[in-house]
Amino acid sequence: MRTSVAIIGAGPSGLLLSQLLHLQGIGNVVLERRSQDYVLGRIRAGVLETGMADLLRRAGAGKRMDAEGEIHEGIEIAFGGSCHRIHFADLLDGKTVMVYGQTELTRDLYEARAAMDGIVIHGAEDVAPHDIKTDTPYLTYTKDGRNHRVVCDFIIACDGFHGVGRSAIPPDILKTFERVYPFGWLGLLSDTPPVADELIYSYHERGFALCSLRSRTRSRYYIQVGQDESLEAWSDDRFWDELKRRLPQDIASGLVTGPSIEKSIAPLRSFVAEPMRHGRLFLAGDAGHIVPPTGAKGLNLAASDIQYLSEGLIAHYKSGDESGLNQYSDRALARIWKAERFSWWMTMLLHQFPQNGAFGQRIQNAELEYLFSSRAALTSVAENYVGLPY
Ligand code: RFL
Ligand code: PHB
Repeated sequence: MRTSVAIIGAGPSGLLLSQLLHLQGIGNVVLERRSQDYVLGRIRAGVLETGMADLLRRAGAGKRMDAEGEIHEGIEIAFGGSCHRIHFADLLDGKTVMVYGQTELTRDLYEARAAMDGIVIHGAEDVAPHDIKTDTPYLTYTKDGRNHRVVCDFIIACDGFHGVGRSAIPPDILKTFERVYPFGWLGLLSDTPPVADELIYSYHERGFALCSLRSRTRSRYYIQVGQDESLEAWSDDRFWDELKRRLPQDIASGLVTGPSIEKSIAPLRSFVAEPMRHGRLFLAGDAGHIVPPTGAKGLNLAASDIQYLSEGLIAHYKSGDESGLNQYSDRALARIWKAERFSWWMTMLLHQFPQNGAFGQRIQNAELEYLFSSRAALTSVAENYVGLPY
């Protein structure tokens, strides 16, 4: 098979890029290792910056988000027994975020791809990039026991943190930066009404907790757990009990519990790979970087990567202008490192770090008290949370 752009991975990065290129008449193929049902079964992000929401609309896949997503003007941070609001709209002249699940967003992108007869090949195994330093790179893969080859102009690795794309960049060129946090998040999804209208990030001596939501009838909650915690050790009852203990009393007493429809543990990690281009191979989204979810930035960074990369590819095909592709890695990384900083900072602020001792805890308390005593500090958090400009 011959195409212009071969994309590895049908997560939000891959599908969004595929759709944006197709709308400009640029041929592309997406190769995905898993089935569509598997991809749509993963429960992940919930908060979209305006830039991501706009990009989804531009991709022709924003209709349901606009109908069903919720605009949020702020978040709550709980500490010392009560909730404290960060009102973005007030601090930042009306700026807001959109609460809409990644699962729904991915479903909308799949539907948009199908409506345009976009090519998404599922069950593609052993995907491997070749000749990325030449003008004629290609991908090989197997499906149903048969070998296939996709000849193309560019290969885009949108294959997430555990993908194959990044390892095609030689180790003497690829630099990686990593921090693994000594805990994970145990997440639970339930068909229960959310405990509050806005997200609540809770700093508590028993550990961090987050109350999020997908709709007025579906809630998403997380609690900080040990790095090696096993899922089996957490019955729904134990989860609800622990969550209540980590929330201010008035919030906990209003919590509606119910059976989980999904429960999983995610490790927390910061990771950046540089550069994000080698020859005709480009990295985008989680393939190039990971943030801990505390700042709600992972999916949103994937969106800015795809914005820069689609601009570069469109300019290449429309006018032979290479500058966007040449600047892609530097441009993307400049925004990525700022989101890495913010996600690291939110994580350090809100989690328990027993190894940092009483001194560390006092510093966290001082930071929280300072934050809510200073409009300048609140504005800085709000500015990062709603998303820095592209
Ligand atoms: P994905 O979504 O991981 O998709 C990669 C796709 O590539 C496929 N793949 C391969 N295909 C072919 N061959 C191979 N060898 C392949 N290897 C992998 C995979 O099957 C998959 O389909 O990466 P993408 O598209 O870059 O998207 C990134 C986002 O998914 C991620 O950043 C966010 O989910 C992060 N995240 C959040 N981001 C936000 O912006 N706001 C949030 O509120 C937010 N909350 C979260 C999150 C991530 C979480 N977890 C579970 C890590 C909350 C959690 C708990
Ligand atoms: C979510 O709803 O899954 C979610 C929201 C905010 C975060 C992380 C996850 O910071």
